Amino acid sequence: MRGRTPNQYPLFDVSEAWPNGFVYQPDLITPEEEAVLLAYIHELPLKNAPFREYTAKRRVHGWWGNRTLPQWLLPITAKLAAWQGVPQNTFKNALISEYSPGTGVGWHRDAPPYEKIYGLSLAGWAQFELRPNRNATVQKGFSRTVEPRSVYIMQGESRARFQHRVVQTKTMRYSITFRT
Ligand SMILES: O=C(O)CCC(=O)C(=O)O
Repeated sequence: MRGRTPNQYPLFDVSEAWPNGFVYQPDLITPEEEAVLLAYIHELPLKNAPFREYTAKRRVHGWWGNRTLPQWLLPITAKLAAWQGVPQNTFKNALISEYSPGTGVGWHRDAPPYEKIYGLSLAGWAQFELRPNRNATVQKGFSRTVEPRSVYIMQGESRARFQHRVVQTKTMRYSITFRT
């Protein structure tokens, strides 16, 4: 815990044990691939995202429903697919988020129609936290830094019985969230 600022202290009991189904892979993409993604992201019409009853500081742009993913995301979905041994067309839905310093996302669980959640981090770091619902098999939360070019996956219990949040970032961070 040493070295954390007060707003990074979790308000729940954390454990070193990873919640079931949570996967973290550093350096899934190269700095060159990251630079290409960021160049495209900087051209997007990002908009402030509504979160619950208020407009969040986070800015987003997404593709879902009948909107096909742009060509420039396909090398990344190919890489994720090869890494996980799943078909590339598993990745039909993507959300780009921009976190300027001091921006985070509060506790939530993504809507049930989606199955697995893949989160690719770009440009900056964030503290990513999970806390169990009452029906989880463990009652300890989890907190870890997600690094630029890393990917986390929430599936299984970590997806179904935990909420997650992004603590307010210290530096500019982007993420691409793929929901299958
Ligand atoms: O930026 C992230 O890694 C998480 C985003 C998130 O929790 C969401 O869009 O529901």
